[in-house]
Amino acid sequence: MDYKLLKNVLPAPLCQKLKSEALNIVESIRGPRELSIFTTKNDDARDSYFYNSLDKISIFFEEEAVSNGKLKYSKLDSTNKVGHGLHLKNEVFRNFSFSKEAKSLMKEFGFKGVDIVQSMIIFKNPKFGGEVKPHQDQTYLYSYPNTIKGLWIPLEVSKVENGCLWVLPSKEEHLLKERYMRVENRTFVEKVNDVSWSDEDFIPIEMNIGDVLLFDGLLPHKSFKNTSSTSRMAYVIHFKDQESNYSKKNWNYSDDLMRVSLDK
Ligand SMILES: O=C(O)CCC(=O)C(=O)O
Repeated sequence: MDYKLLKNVLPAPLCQKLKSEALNIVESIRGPRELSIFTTKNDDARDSYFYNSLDKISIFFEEEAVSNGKLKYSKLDSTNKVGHGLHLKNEVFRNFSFSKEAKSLMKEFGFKGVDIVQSMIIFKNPKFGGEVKPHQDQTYLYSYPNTIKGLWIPLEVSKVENGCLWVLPSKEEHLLKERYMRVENRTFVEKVNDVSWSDEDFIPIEMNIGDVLLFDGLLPHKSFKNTSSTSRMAYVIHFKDQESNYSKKNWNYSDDLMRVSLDK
């Protein structure tokens, strides 16, 4: 399965609960002394705060919202994302990982059990919620064989105008373009296959609250900058089949991933 859009599968109160908790987190979190920016323009620009975030609740800001080390706008308006261990460290998001709703979505892939490898809230704020460059998640979260999957859950209506997700459908399985690796605290990108993606072939996935996009780790996807006045918050969980391996060269390798059994 390349991707599958499920309409109206999550109850609105559940999505509202996740959104309220996301807002609580931003309000209460203490950012690092040196504000950490997240942009997909330059993978080499990640800092140690980013690399240590795999099992924490860490906050990353928009490039455009930081000037001389200070936020230009409110903390909420300036936030790019929070991650990457919400499923481990926040009660509401942790409980969601084991909920019947989440399990039934994860079961769509036919796995008997999954390991959650990361979770994040992407804010995509009005006016300057940043662009996400075309990429495949298997580039950053390499499993072998590839079983990486994503659940993309809108916590607000997601339309072309406010920077919805765009995906590149294909009849054949996509090849992995590149791998992002971390070896002895050095990170680098290695080309894997000579593939190119044409911007015109991406299609927008507009979603309402309650919808969920399931997608494969090889599916190229991207989103544009949000130039509208409406935010586009989403919760995203990435996981892999327990039967596959997670590369030690991944930036967020851990041998203590959250295991979710799906056979009951
Ligand atoms: O939400 C977005 O705009 C991008 C999300 C994404 O790239 C991902 O979840 O892998």
